[in-house]
Amino acid sequence: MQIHYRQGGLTVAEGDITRFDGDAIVNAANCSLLGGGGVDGAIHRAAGPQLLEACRALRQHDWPDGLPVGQVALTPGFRLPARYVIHTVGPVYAESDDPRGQLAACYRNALALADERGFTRLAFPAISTGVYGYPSAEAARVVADVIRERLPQLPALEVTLMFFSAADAQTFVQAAQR
Ligand code: AR6
Repeated sequence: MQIHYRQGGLTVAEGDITRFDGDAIVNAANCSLLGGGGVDGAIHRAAGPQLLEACRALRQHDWPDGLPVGQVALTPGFRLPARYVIHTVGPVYAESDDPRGQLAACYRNALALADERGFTRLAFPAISTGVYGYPSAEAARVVADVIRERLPQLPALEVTLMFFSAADAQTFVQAAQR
């Protein structure tokens, strides 16, 4: 994990989120919760088949119509180094009426759940910036605003934003420092 920026409770790093060792990682899932490509696929592969079973149970008991955009759901991490996975669904950029509000909701709700559970180490991927088409620089501004707004109220929480490429990590650092 290469670190690009660290200040207060925030670390901006480049790496594979499935290797993150902490209380929880956030998954950029889809409404079905039943897996997919990108970071979702990588998390399911690393966690093992029990993760899919846990997601199926969530669908059956809590979210029969699927997880709405911006909401969060918790499962164990199974074979992952992280103890838990917080699943969330980002907006599809081209289809959303309020991509900014929905993306912010993913981050806010994941932070609130982490706080509620007493987590101290949490990592996010760059939600919606892959298949869902959210431009990285625009997403970075949304995330920087949420972090600025919420992190001071969560002094026990260390948040890592884990980018898959150096370019995305740098884009975020520029947005955060503007
Ligand atoms: N670690 C960290 N970041 C990663 C990893 C990884 N192992 N793999 C990819 N990324 P995406 P979305 C980055 O497409 O846009 C899935 O099929 C990637 O470079 O995974 O929210 C779901 O099931 C990008 O910057 O998520 C949904 O159907 C970021 O993670 C859909 O994709 C997000 O890319 C969700 O699309």
